Amino acid sequence: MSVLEKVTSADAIALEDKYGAHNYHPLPVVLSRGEGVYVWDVEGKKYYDFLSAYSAVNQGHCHPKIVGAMIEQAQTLTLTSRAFYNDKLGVYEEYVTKYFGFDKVLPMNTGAEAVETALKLCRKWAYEKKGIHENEAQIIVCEGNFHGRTTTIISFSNDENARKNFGPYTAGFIKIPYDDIDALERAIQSSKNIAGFLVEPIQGEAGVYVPSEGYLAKAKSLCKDNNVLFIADEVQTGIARTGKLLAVHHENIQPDILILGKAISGGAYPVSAVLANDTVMNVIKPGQHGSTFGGNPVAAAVAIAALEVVKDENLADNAERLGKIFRAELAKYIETSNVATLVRGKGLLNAVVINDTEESDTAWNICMALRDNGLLAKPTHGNIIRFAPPLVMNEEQLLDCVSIIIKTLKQFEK
Ligand code: IF1
Repeated sequence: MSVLEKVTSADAIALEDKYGAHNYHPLPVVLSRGEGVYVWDVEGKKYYDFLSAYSAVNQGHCHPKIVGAMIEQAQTLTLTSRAFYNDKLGVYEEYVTKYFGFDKVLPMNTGAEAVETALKLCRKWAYEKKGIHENEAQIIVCEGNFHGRTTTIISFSNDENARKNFGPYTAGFIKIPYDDIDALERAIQSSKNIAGFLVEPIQGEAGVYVPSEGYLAKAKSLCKDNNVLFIADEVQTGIARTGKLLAVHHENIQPDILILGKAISGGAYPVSAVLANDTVMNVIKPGQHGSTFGGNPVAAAVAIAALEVVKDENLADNAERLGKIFRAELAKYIETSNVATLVRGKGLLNAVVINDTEESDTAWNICMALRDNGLLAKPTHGNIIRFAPPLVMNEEQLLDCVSIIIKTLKQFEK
């Protein structure tokens, strides 16, 4: 079959099943087009996208400004490697560092690569600046974390599915409960070898857990007092998703190392970034870290356009405003519901908890019914449904979506 031939949904699913590794269990819907907050399947049915490619498509599908920048750059120069300079990277580096308020950026491609980069940077800083003895640095992480899929990252996951039978694992991590400031204080004080604290400002994969107010600010100040790097993984929460440019801005703090991915390109291209100030970033010297594609001119052009869209279209304020409406409307419904028990989140990163066990298929069945009703969302941890539409949504569309969600939940009331 030629790739140019039109496939049906059934064909496309059968092909993936036969020729692709079975590392995912997708909702059975085959998408072939996207625009703004909408996607269309191969049969032409239109849906609201409430996943946004796991918060990569915050600027909406196929944003013309981002796609335009990508096409223009792709027709000019795609890749030089970092063996030579290119005329776009420096421009992007200045733009992105000023945008987020850091001295320097280290460009990578995927979120997991950026997390790996941050961990390496933190360790090197610990040995060369903090004076920890070689190979003894410890990095504190949180239970329920999701930071990606590399061997080191899954070494400190407690999701058995992500971790089991991929050992031996990387040493040097201490796991503490999330949103527990005393546990962080004890861990920091337990040893002289603590180099950093890696944290998601909201735990996405764990089911959109928003920590108590003040947790991140207190964590940052504990780190500062003890010369420990505060490393924020904003791959999912960053770029306006939670109603501020960064989720840490809700507590007015600046991390020592900031990790970005996903929406830094508007989902058009794999772009990730690690930002830090000179005292940290300058421990990396030529030849010590890198990537063939990191900082390529297409990535640079796309990321500038994607970040401009976030400002030009006030996406953070829009997410903040619509998120409040979303949670208020759903909370009102949930008061009288025996199917949904709770709505939580920040900005347009929200989740509804379904009144059933993690092993049940109720949340999955609700997502299937949502699909039939024209809205795409995906369960996490069996009984939680994450709702994260593109941030370019307007209020009328959001209210339309709320009514689809409530109508669908009603089909499952007992
Ligand atoms: C998959 C979840 C989202 C992330 C944070 C790093 C990465 C991610 C905080 C790695 C990636 C993804 C990847 C995805 C599912 C997904 C996800 F369900 F696991 F939690 F977004 F909601 N840090 N998150 O959330 O970035 O290497 O993937 O670019 O399919 O594994 P990546």
